[in-house]
Amino acid sequence: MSRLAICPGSFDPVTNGHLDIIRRGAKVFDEVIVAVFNNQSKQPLFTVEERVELLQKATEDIENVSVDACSGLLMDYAKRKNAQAVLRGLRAVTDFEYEMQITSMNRKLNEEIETFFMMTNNQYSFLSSSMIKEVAKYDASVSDLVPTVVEEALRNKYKHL
Ligand code: COD
Repeated sequence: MSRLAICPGSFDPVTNGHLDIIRRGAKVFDEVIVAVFNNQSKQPLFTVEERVELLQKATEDIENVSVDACSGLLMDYAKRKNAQAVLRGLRAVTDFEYEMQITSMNRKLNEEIETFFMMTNNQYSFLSSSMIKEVAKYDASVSDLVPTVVEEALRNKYKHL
């Protein structure tokens, strides 16, 4: 049986930390769908369509990864896609509490779908989309932290603000 994992997130925008999790996940699962949601507690800089396009470009060399725009509940989406797993990244202890809460809620919604966590690569352990936006806003270089397409998109976004 083919093993499908959903890798959900806001990806506002995708960073090298996200990409590392997606790449490593794609080696473990037969197929990975990166699912782009609007996280209600965050005010996004990029629209869902923009985030999907950036992710598609950043993952175009990974054969078994696709990207989708999503709304509603993650577990409903995962069931519709017949996924076996949800794939998440973990950076620090601070991530743990949040991940524990959403994983427990998701398990209540559907206990058939397992959540798998991958530890961040040390070099990206400090990296977050919000930090990238903060730094890029003041025109500092983020070139080794995000894919080139994202760097360009950030430059265009802040130029227009
Ligand atoms: N290294 C490794 N992993 C990282 C790094 C890094 N540097 N940065 C981020 N990650 C991981 C995160 O831990 C996460 O697993 C993933 O990458 C995506 O990160 P974000 O920040 O883009 O995504 P979130 O946390 O905003 O995503 C939240 C969801 C959209 C998944 C959540 O809001 C959701 O499930 N929404 C749908 C509604 C729903 O089903 N709600 C019920 C559950 S509460």
